[in-house]
Amino acid sequence: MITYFPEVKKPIAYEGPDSKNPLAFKHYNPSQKVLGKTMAEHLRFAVCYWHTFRGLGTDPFGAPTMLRRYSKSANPMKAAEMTLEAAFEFFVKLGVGFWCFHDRDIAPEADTLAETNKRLDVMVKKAGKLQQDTGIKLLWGTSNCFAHPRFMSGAATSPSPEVFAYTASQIKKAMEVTRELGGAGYVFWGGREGYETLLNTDMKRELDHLARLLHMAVDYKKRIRFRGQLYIEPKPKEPTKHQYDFDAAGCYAFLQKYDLVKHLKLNIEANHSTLAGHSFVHELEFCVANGLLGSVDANRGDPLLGWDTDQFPTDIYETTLAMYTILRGGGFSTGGLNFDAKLRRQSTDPVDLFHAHIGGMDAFARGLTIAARLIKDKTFEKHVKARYAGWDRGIGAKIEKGGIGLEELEAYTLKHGEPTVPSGRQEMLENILNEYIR
Ligand code: XLS
Ligand code: CA
Ligand code: CA
Repeated sequence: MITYFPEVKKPIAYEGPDSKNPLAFKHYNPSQKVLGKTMAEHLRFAVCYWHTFRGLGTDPFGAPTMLRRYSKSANPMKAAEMTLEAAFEFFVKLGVGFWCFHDRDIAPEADTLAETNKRLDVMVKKAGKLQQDTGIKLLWGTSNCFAHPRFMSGAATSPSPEVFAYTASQIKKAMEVTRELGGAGYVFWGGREGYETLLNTDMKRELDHLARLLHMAVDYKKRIRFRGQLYIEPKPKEPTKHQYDFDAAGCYAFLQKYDLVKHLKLNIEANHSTLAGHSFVHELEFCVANGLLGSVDANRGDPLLGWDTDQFPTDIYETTLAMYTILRGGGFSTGGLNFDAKLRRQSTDPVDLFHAHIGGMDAFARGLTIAARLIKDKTFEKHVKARYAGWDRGIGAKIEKGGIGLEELEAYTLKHGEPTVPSGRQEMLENILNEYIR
């Protein structure tokens, strides 16, 4: 049997924090219990197909730098088959439970939609068999409605109804294959659902069309009895100047306006959060506060670069805050942590893919254990509770309950005089957090 990752002879094992082996986990111990669940159950790691197996180090200025045996064949279906075999070898050796893909990642597009769908069927059959043989599951599927030139002006928001129809057909098929592979979810990321200039754009109409497509998908999901969770993935820009699914709050307003909120949750990507001018944890917290948290694309941006660099997560501070919010939100049910991240252009060897994922998994395992300690000790919970304690009694409780208005509050204020506000203690809390992160 061919092996595409001969450098990694056996599955990556947990060796503990003192290990110096670059091909071992130092913190991610899948069976270790944290707050009653194993690390594997909490974190639900997934590998993404697009960057990991189809990304070959290109950038706008340069050709591929990563030569992979599995992508080398003049026959595109042969290359697709070898890539799929390599992917499952990688999943097993890395020890993740899940993968994610776009339709076009696993099967190359042909000249007609019918032929493209046939190719996809061939590859889905093979993927199903590999899933069965290995026990690896599909976290979510999605469709690539942004790369082909037909989507240059958007997909569901294209000015062309023919493109809308093509998009609908592609999504129909992608949902079918996601169901066939037992996907726990299906993601809508509006690749080019936005605009470059308002001079040629009917924004209201485009938003209506986007909602129309999502309603069609919700209906079709029911028709085919697909039980996975639908997600929408916010991103403020890139490739378009402005994307309609800008951030979690923008998506929430859109979903509410079009009566879609009960059908979709959010897939929050760390790098998209920072592109939107938020922190990753802000977007997660917004989701938790509004019952929207679905899944996470675990990566990071570079604070000195203004684009979607999709780097592997390594910052323990970030993973701690993220896991603290995710745990308080009840953790993942259908979702998980998908490494939507790519190697840097100069990390050219297949083994670099292992280093990258091991680092990301260890960073989140550390985040998880630190966050669990913060939760157990109620470290911040006590401070927050005390800070808002005024709302549990007296005038605070009356306001929250409703039924009093401006006049009563004026009378209250006139009687009680100038209010006092206690210190927020931010620096002390930050110091405490650092003590936990050590
Ligand atoms: C691109 C997005 C994309 C989605 C899936 O920036 O992150 O990869 O996650 O279409
Ligand atoms: Ca993503
Ligand atoms: Ca991204």
